[in-house]
Amino acid sequence: MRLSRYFMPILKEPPREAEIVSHRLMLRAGMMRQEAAGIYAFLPLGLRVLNKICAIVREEQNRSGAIELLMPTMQPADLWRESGRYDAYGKEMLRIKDRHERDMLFGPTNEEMITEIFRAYVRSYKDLPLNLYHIQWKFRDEVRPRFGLMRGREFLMKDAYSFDVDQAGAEHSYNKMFVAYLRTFARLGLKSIPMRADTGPIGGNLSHEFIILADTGESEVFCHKDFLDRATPPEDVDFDDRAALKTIFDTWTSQYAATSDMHDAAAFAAVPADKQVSARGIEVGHIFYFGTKYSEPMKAIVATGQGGDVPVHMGSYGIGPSRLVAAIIEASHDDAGIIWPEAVAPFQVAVLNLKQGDAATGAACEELYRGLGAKGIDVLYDDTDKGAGAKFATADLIGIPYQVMVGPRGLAEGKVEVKNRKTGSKELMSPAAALDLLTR
Ligand code: 5CA
Repeated sequence: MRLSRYFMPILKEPPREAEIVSHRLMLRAGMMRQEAAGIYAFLPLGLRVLNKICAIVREEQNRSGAIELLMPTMQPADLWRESGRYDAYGKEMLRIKDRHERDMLFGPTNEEMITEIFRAYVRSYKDLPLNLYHIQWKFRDEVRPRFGLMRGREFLMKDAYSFDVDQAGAEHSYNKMFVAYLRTFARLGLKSIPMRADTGPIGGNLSHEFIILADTGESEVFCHKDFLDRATPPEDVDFDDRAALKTIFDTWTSQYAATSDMHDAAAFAAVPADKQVSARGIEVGHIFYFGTKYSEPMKAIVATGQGGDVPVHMGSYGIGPSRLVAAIIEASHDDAGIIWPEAVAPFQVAVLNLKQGDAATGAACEELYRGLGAKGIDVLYDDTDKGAGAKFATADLIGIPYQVMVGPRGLAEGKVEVKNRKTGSKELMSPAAALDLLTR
């Protein structure tokens, strides 16, 4: 992408309304724009990051055996009357009447709709287990939308729903998501800690929130320090191996970790003092097992194969990709701007022409831009007529992992400079060597 032809409206002044660093940096970097309280347009740079996050989320959901579909944002109120949540959900639900005066709502979550889809087609244990997910916009009329994408009113959610014939099956389904979540967040460059949590309006009595530690987090959390050094389950983990997944689940839940809602001060006091972490955290995912809470009233019934019918056992599993954009920035930035982990960076490499209009730097930049692009690297080529200082500042602000600086002086000696945004290290090398390094 040539910056001169891109749409990336960088703000010079730090925006006043933003209270936390991720919100500030996203506005400054031209990643998003507020359209109403808690409602944002994703601008091109922000959308690139969101799409990369969703791609990783999808890969790990698919790997675990979950199947993608897409449900609508609008839902008929009657579905929610069946489960009893239409009245219970309260003011967070945006209620709308269509032209025929039918009660509709903008979905805050999809348990009812997926149960309706399930019951229309599935009758037998033979079709189970099943896990269906989608990535779709949600609306919750939060009392206090704040911190940009962190607590929005309209936000993106990956929500998965599992169906099993009995509780043992449902626990295995829960463990699959538990392991998929550990892998997903690790791939996003985050250390996530599963914590026992309150189930709120989703219901059930087993749930874990996946929390990343950050000073600006909304939740108060308590955990054992060893969580921060645990190894992520490997890529080839066998999701059908019940015992193996149970072992991972048991290991990851054997030590103390809870949000303030579920905090047990006495149990926490038993953690050795030098291992106690009391901090703030951001909830990036939340998984629930709620048994037959929806299947019973909504009559999602399956044959057990042993001469009976039972309401299906269900769980639901959420990740907030739009919140993750902000959470990753909270976890990875410095005074100059964002430091994207390579896996989600909007562009992997920035090529900076330090003297626009100079024939030699122009030719070298073009060659690098084409060479990197030909190898499948996402490159942002700063070919604007800004000065070198402004180009450095922009590249640092938007957090591209590698910057290749092409200036007339270096080029006269056959060299360009490659900077690593995270470490700050800089190295002079030939354009060919830079190409080689960055496509390795
Ligand atoms: N149905 C269940 C699981 S699919 C559910 O709705 N769970 S939830 O309420 O915990 O939300 C799932 C995830 O969505 C959260 O972990 C969080 O990452 C994200 N999320 C929830 N509310 C917001 C919000 N207001 N703004 C941004 N992300 C949010």
